Amino acid sequence: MSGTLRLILGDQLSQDISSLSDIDKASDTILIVEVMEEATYVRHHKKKIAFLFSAMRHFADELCGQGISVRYIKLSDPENTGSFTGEVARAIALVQPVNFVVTEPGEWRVLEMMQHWREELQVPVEIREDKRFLCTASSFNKWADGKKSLRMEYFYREMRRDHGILMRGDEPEGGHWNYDAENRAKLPDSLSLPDHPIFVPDDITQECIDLVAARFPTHFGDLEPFTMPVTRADALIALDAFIADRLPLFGKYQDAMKQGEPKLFHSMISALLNCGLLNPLEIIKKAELAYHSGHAPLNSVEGFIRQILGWREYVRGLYWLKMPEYAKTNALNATRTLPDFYWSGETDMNCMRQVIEETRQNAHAHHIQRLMITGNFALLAGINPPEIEAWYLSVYSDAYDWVELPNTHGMVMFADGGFLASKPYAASGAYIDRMSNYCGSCHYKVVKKAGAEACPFNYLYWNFLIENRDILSKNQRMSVIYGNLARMTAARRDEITSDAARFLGSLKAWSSSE
Ligand code: FAD
Ligand code: DLZ
Ligand code: SF4
Repeated sequence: MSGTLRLILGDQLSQDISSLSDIDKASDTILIVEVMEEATYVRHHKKKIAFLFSAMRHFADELCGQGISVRYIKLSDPENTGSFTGEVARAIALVQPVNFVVTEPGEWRVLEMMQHWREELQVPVEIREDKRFLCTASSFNKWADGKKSLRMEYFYREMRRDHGILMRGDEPEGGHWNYDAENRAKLPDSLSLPDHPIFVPDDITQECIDLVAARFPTHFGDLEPFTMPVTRADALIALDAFIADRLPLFGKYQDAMKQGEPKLFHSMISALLNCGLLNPLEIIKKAELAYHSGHAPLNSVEGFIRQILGWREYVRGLYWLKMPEYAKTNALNATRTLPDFYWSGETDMNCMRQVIEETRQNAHAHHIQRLMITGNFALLAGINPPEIEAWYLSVYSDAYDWVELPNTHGMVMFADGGFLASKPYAASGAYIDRMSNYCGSCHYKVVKKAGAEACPFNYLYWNFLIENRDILSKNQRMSVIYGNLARMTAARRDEITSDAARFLGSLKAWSSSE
């Protein structure tokens, strides 16, 4: 028996991960495994699997290059047992380590699995804290303790203070904590859009693409063109290109949507950050420097930093504070089956079709597309939360339960009853028309409120308010809108409910056996 066996998961591809902190190159072994269980616990987008396998293989090569002993198990290995548990047990039998070390996972499901390892494995098991986050689970729990509501904005201010980000002494840079009011502009048609860097697949990536094509042919999504970075060096190139070319206008056009332009001024770093190729603090520091050097304005830099130092850390804290009960709530009693068009893209609603098609191509959609198009529709249509959550977890290359679940369950579906969001992000077609150019080429008419030609978001919005009146009308922030509903004639309300029933009744449900 000798050395420590150290497991690195697919979203732990960071040299400074806690499980490697005390590595002894002479005697330790690192274990990295491609397993069917992880690729299929939801049917991940093909591009997501190819991206992660390629990033894992490149990371293993990097470690080998440093003289570290790596046991890398490919999916095609005939001995592959197909699960983390099976592969850890197999490695222990073969390597005979004195102990086993792993950094805590990002998902409750995997943590439960690891807890069993303590009893099942023949060696001592150490599960270490994931120090890549700026707020530990215990600090978040301390912040949350005794609070009636946990608003992101207050958490974010504490994070700014604690980490000294965009601060002037005790005051926020520029005098305000939040510049969101400056960050809601519609894209002018004349604005030329920035290029995004493209990374050509090398032999390792091509092998992963071929593997996924052969082994996961029925999973959703296009494999090619594949242009994502898969190494730390390329991830840094992608980050620097964002800071140089897009950060200055990121804030202003953060909420804008444009047909055929899925990336706009967004950073496109979420998949890189969540799998460990980038580190949140290095990103925040680069953005802050761009402000101090005069390269990017405060509304952009603050808006960007808030996403990472605020939202990202906040949803992770909430996840570990509330799981596993969090996933089980269904505050609005939503039960409708996910419509088939979430997978096929076959719908006359142009906004939905565009976002689903871009999701199929890129395994990515930007935040407002996820929140106000596919998310808004799921909320208004009353989709059963676990079904829409599984969709988001499958289709995006950045999706892991710790970040996808609070965003979908809490922010989009209001299924937690308002723990994360103070009111539902529900909107009619007018919002989509204001923030995009989707409506101009839609089968439906956004200005029409009723009848077969009307934009479905228009009557579904009011129908949602009618159906959830008992729960939502008590919410202070909804009082104006419920006042408007109360002033509607009974005939108009009937028209809304019958339009909604007709439209919702016409949806083809998705069957999980398809
Ligand atoms: P940018 O717009 O450039 O933002 C910069 C970074 O901020 C992102 O890379 C991300 O790390 C962080 N960020 C921004 N918003 C959030 C947020 N709400 N929660 C956590 N981090 C945030 N993000 C994921 O990383 N994984 C997910 O599985 C995921 N699922 C989502 C599901 C729904 C229903 C919604 C509404 C949002 C979800 N998000 C998720 C948040 C957000 O949509 C993505 O982080 C963002 O679109 C990624 O693109 P980007 O890197 O260009 O982000
Ligand atoms: C998402 C994913 C996929 C598709 N495949 C693997 C894999 O084969 N091996 C692995 O270590 N990780 C994979 N992952 C990421 C894991 O699902 C993720 O590490 C856990 O869910 C914990 O967050
Ligand atoms: Fe979407 Fe309605 Fe606009 Fe069509 S009219 S693109 S359905 S918001």
